[in-house]
Amino acid sequence: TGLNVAVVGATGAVGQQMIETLVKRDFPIKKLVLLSSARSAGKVVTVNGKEHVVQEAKPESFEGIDIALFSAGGSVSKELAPEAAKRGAIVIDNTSAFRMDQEVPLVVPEVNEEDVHTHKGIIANPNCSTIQMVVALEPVRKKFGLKKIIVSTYQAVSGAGAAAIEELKEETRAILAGEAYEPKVLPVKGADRHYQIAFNAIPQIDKFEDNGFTFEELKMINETKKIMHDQSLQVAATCVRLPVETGHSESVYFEIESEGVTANDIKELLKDAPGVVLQDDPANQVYPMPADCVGKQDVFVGRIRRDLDNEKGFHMWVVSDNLLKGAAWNSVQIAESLVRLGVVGQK
Ligand code: 11C
Repeated sequence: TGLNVAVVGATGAVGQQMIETLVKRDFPIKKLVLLSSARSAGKVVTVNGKEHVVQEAKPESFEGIDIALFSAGGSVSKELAPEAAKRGAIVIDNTSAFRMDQEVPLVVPEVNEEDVHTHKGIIANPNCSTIQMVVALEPVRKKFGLKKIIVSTYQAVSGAGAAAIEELKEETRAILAGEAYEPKVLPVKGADRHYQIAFNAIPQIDKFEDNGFTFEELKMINETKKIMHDQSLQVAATCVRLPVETGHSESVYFEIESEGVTANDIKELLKDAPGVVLQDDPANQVYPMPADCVGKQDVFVGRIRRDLDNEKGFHMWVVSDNLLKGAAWNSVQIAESLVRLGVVGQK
C-alpha cells in the first residue's frame, strides 16, 4: 500500500529537500516519480540508496499519480499543474502561480489545515517569508485577536535559488582576494541592474509593483490575509536580502485586539504553539539566529516584548529555514494532512 507521488523540479534546491523530507518522514510512498523541466531531465538522483533517472515532466507523466509536489518555477506549474489535476492527482504547488486564485486553498497546516478539504485539484504552498510569520502569529490571533502587522525581513540568498548562493560565495571570495566581481543574479534574475550582496543589504526582493511595494512584500501582505481568512487585517512589509546562505529572519511588530496582555502572556502562548520553538532569554543572550536554524523544521521565535507606547503593540523576532518550513517541509506537511484527513486514500 501507499501513494504514487511525483516531485516536479526534483533536481532543484527545494525539490531535493522535498525528496529528503518525504524519506525522513517515512511518507507512505508506493511509487516515486521524479520529474523536471527538459533542461534537467536525464540527471540521476539517488533516493534511499536507489538511483532514479529524472524524466521530463509532460501531461502524461501524471497518469496514476496521487500527489504531485511542484517546485520547478511558475511557468511549469501554470502549464502542468492543471494537467496533473485533470488526471486525478492532487497538486501541492510551491510557486506563486495559483496562490491568490480563489479556487485554490493556500495552506499552512498549523493555521488552516482544514482548507485542504476545499481543493479542486490544486493546493498552493505559500511564500517562505509568509509561512514562518503566520505560524508564529496564528496562536496570538486566535487568543487575543490580531489587528495589524508590520514586518521587516532579513532574507537569505537561497530564497533566490542556487545561482544566488553561488554568487554570494564567489563575490565574497573575490572581494576578500581584492579581485573584481560583476554581480549577475541579485536582486532579481534578468533585471536591468544587479547589486553586490556580499557585505551588503539589498532592500529589493522580486520586482517592484506600481504602488512602490515589491512583489515579495505584496506576497506577504496578500497571502497572510488569505491564510488567516481576514481581509480586514492590516499588513505592511519591507523585504530585504542579506548575505546569509539559508534561514530567513523577520522583525515582526503586531497589534492585538485584547487589552491587558503582557509579553509574558505571548511567551507562554508561543511556548506550546504547534511548529514553534521559543528561544527567548535575553539575560542569557538566547534568541534565534539563522545559522542555528538550518536543517530544522520549526519556526523559532524570540525577543518578544511589549511596545513602549502602545500597550496593544508587540515586537518579536522570527527565524526559520526558508527551504524547509518555508518550502519543502510545508509542502510535505500538506501531503501528510491530505492522508490524515482522508482526502487522499492509500491503495
Ligand atoms: C525569496 N521568498 O526569498 C523568495 C523565494 O514565491 O515561492 C520564494 C518565492 C516564492 O527570494
